[in-house]
Amino acid sequence: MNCRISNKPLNLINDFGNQPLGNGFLDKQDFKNEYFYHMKTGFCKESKMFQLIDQPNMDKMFHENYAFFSSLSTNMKKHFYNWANEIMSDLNKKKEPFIVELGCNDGIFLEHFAENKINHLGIEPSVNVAKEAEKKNINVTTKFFKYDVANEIVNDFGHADYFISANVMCHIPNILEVARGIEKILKKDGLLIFEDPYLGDVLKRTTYDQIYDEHVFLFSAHSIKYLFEKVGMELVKLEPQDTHGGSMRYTLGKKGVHTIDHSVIEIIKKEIDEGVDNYDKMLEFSKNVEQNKIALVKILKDISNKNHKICGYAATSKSTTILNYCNIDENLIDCIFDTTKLKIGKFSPGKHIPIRDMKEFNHSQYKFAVLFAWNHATEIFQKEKKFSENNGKWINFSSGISII
Ligand code: DWN
Repeated sequence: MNCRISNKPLNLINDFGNQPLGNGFLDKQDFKNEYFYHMKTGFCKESKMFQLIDQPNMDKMFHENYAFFSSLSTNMKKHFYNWANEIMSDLNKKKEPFIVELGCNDGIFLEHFAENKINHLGIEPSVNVAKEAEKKNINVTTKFFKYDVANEIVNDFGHADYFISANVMCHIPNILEVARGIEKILKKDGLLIFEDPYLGDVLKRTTYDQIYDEHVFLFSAHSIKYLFEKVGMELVKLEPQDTHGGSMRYTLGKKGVHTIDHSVIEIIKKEIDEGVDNYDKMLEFSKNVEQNKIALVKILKDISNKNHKICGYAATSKSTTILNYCNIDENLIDCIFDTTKLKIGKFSPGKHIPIRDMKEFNHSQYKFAVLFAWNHATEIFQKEKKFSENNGKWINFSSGISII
């Protein structure tokens, strides 16, 4: 397999073995037909892009039963509210403002534009979440975004001031075609702003659970620079974010139009200093992943051997990688509590751990909970004070393994 951007050969980083779909929560009768693929990651020395070597087909992952709804996290709601206000204050100065969001999910971001009657379009191929967005009066198309869809949008709505995307671009294998489409849609001084989990943070914290079928790429400033230069665009600004355990917000514009912020030079230099552009660093990460696996399994076995029952907190997509790579099943983790209606009553992908309603978490007798949504730790610790007050312990595996 060659790099999806440069077409040069990929260098192997991790081999996670057979993995199911990250969001493939399933009923008992579907166990025997469950889909698995071989999950390996690779690094391209030319484009500096960290990527999956193989990825399942898009329609296996994103469909009318997609199990992730952005608005379930209150902190993420605040994050998108603040970001929307920042952009609206600029859009309000424009003559015919128009904003496009790729992967608008249930409308957590665009609802603010709909409320303020600002011309907008959400692109969301997962029909069930798109319906939630439509309930908020958001204008949505359920097509997969491609170059010809970009042409249709320009014909129907005109060019855009902003093209926004959050936690979506890293899901798209034909990213080069998408980048061409974005360049086509933007006005001359238009801006592409998107954020995704940042490779630098994944390497630093060994948060390898950010790697699963949906995340075909883990981006860095280097790889984004390389990718968008191919379509005549350049990095204008870089802003690290706390969301999802460390993300980067990339702002890009057409080449030569915008003043380049100092953050671009600073972060590119930091990546070189820290090896984020370097294959040796990826091999070091691969070793850290193996050690993290050994340490997590040991801790769970030690707790279990003392006859304590362990549950999981939040059936995240990320948890699928942890459970399957570490071979953790019901013998170690009894059940996982979650708030998503579509997941409750089903079983976790691959390891078939039962998913229970989060409403039961506080009445349950568990004294140990594996924090699968470690990226929402602040919000969760705030609302689950009772668990800690009752001597409950969180097992957190991001940034080394700790019991809190
Ligand atoms: O990129 C993606 C990110 C943004 O969202 C997608 N590919 C899929 C999804 O990944 P994830 O499932 O790892 O996301 P989260 O936001 O870390 O976790 C969401 C899951 O956690 C949901 O099933 C709901 C659950 N949850 C919960 O039960 N209680 C989450 C929170 C914050 C909670 O308090």
